[in-house]
Amino acid sequence: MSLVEECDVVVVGAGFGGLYSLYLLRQEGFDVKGVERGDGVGGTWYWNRYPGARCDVESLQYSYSFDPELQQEWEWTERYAGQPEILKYAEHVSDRFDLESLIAFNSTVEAADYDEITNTWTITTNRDTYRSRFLVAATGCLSTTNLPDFEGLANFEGDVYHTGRWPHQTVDFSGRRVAVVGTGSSAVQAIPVIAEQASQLTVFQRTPNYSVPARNQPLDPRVQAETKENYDELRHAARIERSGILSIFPPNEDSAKEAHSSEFDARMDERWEHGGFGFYRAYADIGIDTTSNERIAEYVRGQISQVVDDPETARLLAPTNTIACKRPCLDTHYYETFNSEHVNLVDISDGGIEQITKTGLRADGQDFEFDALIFATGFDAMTGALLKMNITGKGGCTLEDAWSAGPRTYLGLGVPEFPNLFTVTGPGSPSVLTNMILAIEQHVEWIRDCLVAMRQQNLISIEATATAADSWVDHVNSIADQTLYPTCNSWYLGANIPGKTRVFMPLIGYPPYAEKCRQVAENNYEGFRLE
Ligand code: N01
Repeated sequence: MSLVEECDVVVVGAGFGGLYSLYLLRQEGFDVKGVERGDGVGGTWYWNRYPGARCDVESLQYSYSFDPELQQEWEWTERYAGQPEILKYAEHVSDRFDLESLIAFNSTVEAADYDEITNTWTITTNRDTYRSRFLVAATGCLSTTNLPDFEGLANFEGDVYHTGRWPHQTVDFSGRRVAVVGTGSSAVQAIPVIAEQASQLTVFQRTPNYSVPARNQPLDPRVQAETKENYDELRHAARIERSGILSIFPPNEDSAKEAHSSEFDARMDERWEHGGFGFYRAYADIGIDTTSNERIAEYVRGQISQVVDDPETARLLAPTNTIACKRPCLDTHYYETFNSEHVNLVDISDGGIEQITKTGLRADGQDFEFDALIFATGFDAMTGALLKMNITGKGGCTLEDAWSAGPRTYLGLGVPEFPNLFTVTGPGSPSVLTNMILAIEQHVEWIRDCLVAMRQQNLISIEATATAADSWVDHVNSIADQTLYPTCNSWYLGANIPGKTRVFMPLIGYPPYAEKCRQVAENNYEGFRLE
């Protein structure tokens, strides 16, 4: 039986949220320990090592802002950083601030139980047990992979991969027959790179996705230098931008459906050529007006039909649902890849994957043979990692039961019946609808301020009230209901996981959210019960 390690705070996860939590809380004098299931830091960027993995927020923005020297010394090499570079950055941050010494690696939380008598959490991992006053879940929004229960999967004699749990050794697909199941962001990034190696690549598509070119390129040293000179202003500007992400295209109030066709085409062409998410900001009503949305969707379909040579493949690749209702994809030569002789697209929108066989899979009534199957089937987003920890709060209430009708948080930070538990970028906060690192910094700083305030006032527990959480969940959903987001089956709604309650999980709009958090703290944490 291992000893119980006592501390003030246990932080679960050593991705960007966990690293910053450890740094800030230690700086305030808290005895803080980290637990991490991987054997290194990096979180998402530790696990998602699939070929082509890259961040689709520009590297100069997808980075910490909290330390001016760190911000100045780190040199990014590309417009969008690839996974190896982001992982190196996370490792650099961990080394620079000596965070690794605080973290127990290869430690998976198996249970976390709150004791109402002592107001402490007992956190049991596969290795050690911890007892702490506070539990900070920095477990990430997209960290529990979704591998559907395909019939016969165990019988396949070749290699099986999931993009979100990619092996750490190099995988070489040269000369191999490879299948990719799924066409979300991960697949869209991986397919062109795997196609360069594989002798035959077959993509199984259930629903086509809209993708816009990233136009990745080496980062111009002058752009990097200018950004660094003005970093404070730029970070501030991002924090007051709705999505928390700056674009060279300023926001506008224009309507796509009102635009004259020559003006519309010129604006869309310019953004298509520039690449990146600025494309989706061409017109302000893309996310709220079906006619405008359809006009932009049609523009993308037109691009697909120009790029893809085979008309039937182009037709299958062209989505018909609302654009930007699911998380949009950015790519490098995704559609072009389907012009290669050895790359095939199989439409499985009717029957899905019927069965995995010893030598491949059966779909669309046909048997296919492969040496490797790659599942790019996504994640149990936003709640998956939290629920996996088997968290039990007051009165034996489990998080799973508390969230059976969907996640119920206040501000995405606190959960009724689960005192002294903080969720970093939890459901109900802007998280995945903004720049994750910006969202992480705001959350972790709020948690730090809260713990410092509690220490000053000799308080030992904080718990979101049921009333505050109920009205917050209503608020999150009422904002989403004013948009087109709820009109498709996205992981934002949990709709990608069979049986998961359909509820819109992230909050749309970063600046009012950050202001609300600030006011809550200023009003002595209104909506929380403090003791
Ligand atoms: O996962 P997804 P992802 N049979 O859920 C299909 C972030 N990310 O890993 O649409 C057959 O988007 C599914 O089909 P359908 C980003 O936020 C960021 O690609 O459900 N197919 C879909 O095509 C992103 O949104 C970066 O019909 C099945 C695919 O699998 C999020 O991660 C890079 C199936 C899953 O797509 C998730 O992206 C990569 C089944 N049973 C990812 N089940 C950055 O650059 C599912 N599918 C920052």
